[in-house]
Amino acid sequence: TDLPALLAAMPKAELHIHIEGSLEPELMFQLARRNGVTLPYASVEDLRKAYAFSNLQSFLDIYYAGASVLLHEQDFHDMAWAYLQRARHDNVLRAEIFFDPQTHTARGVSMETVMGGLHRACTDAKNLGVDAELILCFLRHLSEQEAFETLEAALPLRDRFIGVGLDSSEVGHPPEKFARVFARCRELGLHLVAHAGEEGPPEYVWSALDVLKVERIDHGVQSARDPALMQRLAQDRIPLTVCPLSNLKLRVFPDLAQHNLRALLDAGLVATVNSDDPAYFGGYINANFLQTFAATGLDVRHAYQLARNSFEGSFAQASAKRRYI
Ligand code: ES4
Ligand code: ZN
Repeated sequence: TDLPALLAAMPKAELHIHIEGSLEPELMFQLARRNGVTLPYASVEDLRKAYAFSNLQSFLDIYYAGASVLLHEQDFHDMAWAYLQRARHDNVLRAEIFFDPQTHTARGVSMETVMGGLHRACTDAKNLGVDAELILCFLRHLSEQEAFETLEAALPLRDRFIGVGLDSSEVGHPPEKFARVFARCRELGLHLVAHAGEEGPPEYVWSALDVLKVERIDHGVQSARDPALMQRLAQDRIPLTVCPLSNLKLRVFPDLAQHNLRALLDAGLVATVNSDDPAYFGGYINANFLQTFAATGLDVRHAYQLARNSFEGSFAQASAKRRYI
């Protein structure tokens, strides 16, 4: 069998994609010109040269600067539409898309503008055969109060997102900081996820589960350092949305051959493969599959397991999930 062809062609769900991280340099420059925004880079090539990261923070600084070109509803639409076409190409049938409203509202862009453009692209994607939904992420380096204000601003648009997440600088900003925000979101019937155990310790994964009561863990690769946590994740079938090329570029693992995806799968965890910030990390979801399989020797059984895990771990309706699986 041709494993790369199978990986590319198999139906899959993408559960960990930051839409602002799908903004390719070419579109970034196009939007900068359209909006009269000056970027601190002379050209697309100059910008791409800056994509040499040493850890999460060195990436986030450049990622937030890149988002400064997004001003109008159409900009958010065009960015999301470009991603959704790319997702279709990779046979993504279901996409649960993170967005960071605080990155935009802090610059005077309204919640309505951000969610209007993103949601319109998700609606249009039905015609591509991609079922796309939005997950609002709180920036964990900002305060609890700012998270509550963001939730308030989003609630008039409650029908345009299915859940909330927690992202940005992890170490020093443990899940507990947002206990009350997530409790409120839970009361509202929103789905709950959080980044945990990307650079941060297993303790942050425990508190994401036990304090925030999240349904999935984004990244979670540091969980492998804690056998009791591994048992908990396996027993409760908590999905981990793993992003191998992200982990490589942010130096969570020194090379892909050292990545622990195989160990997570072999321990019975509901691990999935995702792209995180594909415009910055050098590949969309299929590139993540192809490069990780080539480097770690995963086989055809792992491929089917990862495809099934992606639909099981999704927030699609049970009836749709059964059709996918
Ligand atoms: C992110 Cl790779 C990563 N980690 C945490 N927060 C993020 N936001 C966008 N990409
Ligand atoms: Zn992420």
